[in-house]
Amino acid sequence: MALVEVKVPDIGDFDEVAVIELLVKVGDTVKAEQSLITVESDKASMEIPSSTAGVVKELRVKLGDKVKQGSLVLMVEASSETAVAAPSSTLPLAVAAAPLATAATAATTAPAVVAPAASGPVEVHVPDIGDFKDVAVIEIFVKPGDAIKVEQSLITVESDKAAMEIPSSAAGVLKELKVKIGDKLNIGDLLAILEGSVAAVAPVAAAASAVASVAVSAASVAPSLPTASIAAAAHNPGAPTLGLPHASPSVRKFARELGVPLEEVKGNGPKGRISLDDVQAFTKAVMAGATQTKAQAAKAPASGDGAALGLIPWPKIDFAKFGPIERKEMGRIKKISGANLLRNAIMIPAVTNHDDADITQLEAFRVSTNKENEKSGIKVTMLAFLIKACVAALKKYPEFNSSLDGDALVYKNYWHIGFAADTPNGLMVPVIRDADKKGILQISQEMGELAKKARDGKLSPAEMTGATFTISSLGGIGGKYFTPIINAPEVAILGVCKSTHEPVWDGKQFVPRLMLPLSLTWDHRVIDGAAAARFNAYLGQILGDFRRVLL
Ligand code: CAO
Repeated sequence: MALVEVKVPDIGDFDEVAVIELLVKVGDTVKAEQSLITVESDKASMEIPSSTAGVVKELRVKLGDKVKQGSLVLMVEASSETAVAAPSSTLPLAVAAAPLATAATAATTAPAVVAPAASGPVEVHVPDIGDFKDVAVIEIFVKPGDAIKVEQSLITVESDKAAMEIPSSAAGVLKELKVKIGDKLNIGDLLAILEGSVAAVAPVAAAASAVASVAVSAASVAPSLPTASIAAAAHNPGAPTLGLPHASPSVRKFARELGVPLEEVKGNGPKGRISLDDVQAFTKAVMAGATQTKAQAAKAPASGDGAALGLIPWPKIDFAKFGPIERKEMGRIKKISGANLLRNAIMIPAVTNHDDADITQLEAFRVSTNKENEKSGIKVTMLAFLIKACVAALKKYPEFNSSLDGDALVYKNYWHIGFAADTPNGLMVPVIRDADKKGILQISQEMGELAKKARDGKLSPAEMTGATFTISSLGGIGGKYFTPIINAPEVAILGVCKSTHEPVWDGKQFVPRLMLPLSLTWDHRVIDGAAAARFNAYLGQILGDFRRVLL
């Protein structure tokens, strides 16, 4: 079996186009016309097909290489049943050369495609795009009111082999756009109406530019395309790509099939090019809930419509029917925290254990400490003791200081404790970093500063991230118990309510003790009920007698 060289066919006078994708590898069996690599100029990306069928024996290009007509792409061991295709004669789409050649000629002469220059309305039509039929509009770069320059790209159309930008044949202000995403276009279709044309219509340049893009793409399946037919199109300087995501036609097609918004995918290829892997990684992240598309985020308001969960729609009630109302948009922080709380409430199998801690001695100590430190200006709070006590419990029960990562648990060897702060703008959670290394006075002082910053809306993102466990204290306000929602990706949260004096049986009699209500919510995927009960019991012991921390 013969080894056959597969070379880059005639791709017009596009010199030195970069290889941006390798679509096959050594050992692959390829069919004639199967795409082997994707190359890209600044206006078009195109897939280069194999001129023969067989098994890939050697790849002669790598990503980033610059290739042109005649460059060796790979060596194929031709399969016995397939005749080696002569690069310029046997491929079926060599036929494309004829219409394209005609197109180029037509472009120079055919005013029917492009309306002549005028000061009134000017129609912009699809120029000759070779024998590509019914190409879909996949991007629109302009909108009514935009000032359009000659040759400025108006839309991108795409066949299954190439994406191409269609430029304007005239300058002026866009009055009407006659196409929308998804429309199928052919030569001569009306694209747009411009008004107040400020420059002469440039039928040759514009039409040729589009022909060029298509010709190049056609070249991928029509190796014998005459260079002459695209000569005018080889350079189309200055036409902006206007935010077009940097991806090859096959990647675009793949993304569209999956419903992936390509403009939201981060490209990791050269110059931010989006590869198939990038689209797959994005899809996986969305499926795992690690990221959201903009459409999903917009669809997930704090109230949630529940459609994604198959729930019946949220009741829509005209409250004004029952009495006077006033509608106020929720603030940014409430919207953000609402969406987070909703996700955490739905996704975490959370259980809450309630318990009481006897803080009679601790409160007496706190009050006397504050008296002694009156002049320092630092007020020691119960929350500071709670933070310290929680660190001790987290160290004893490390899974409470962990996070779920797929099927693994990430244990954190640092103890950053978040505390919920009620602010005029909504709930915020500043973080005391390395609480294990700090004393009660320092924690109290930092908490006071962070709580003030939170109320003033001055917390930095760094001051609100990295918590390993959170405490939500309503102790200064009231209440008995509540069920706090876990601050994902943490796995537990402690809710604290107002301490009250209660009669406690000491074995002989009821004595008045100051009891602090604790509510521990935990993620049942990570923590079991027994562990939660032990955590609460240990926390209670420490709060009852802080000397236990030393044991
Ligand atoms: N039991 C009884 N009294 C308590 C108490 C408790 N558990 N915790 C605090 N107190 C007392 C304090 O001692 C203080 O009394 P004095 O003024 O007489 O000294 C008073 O209540 C006010 O305390 P505080 O709430 O201002 O201070 P703090 O350190 O306890 O809390 C902070 C600070 C930022 C947590 C608090 O201001 C706050 O925002 N709490 C609300 C948190 C919240 O909204 N959680 C719900 C989240 S879920 O929606």
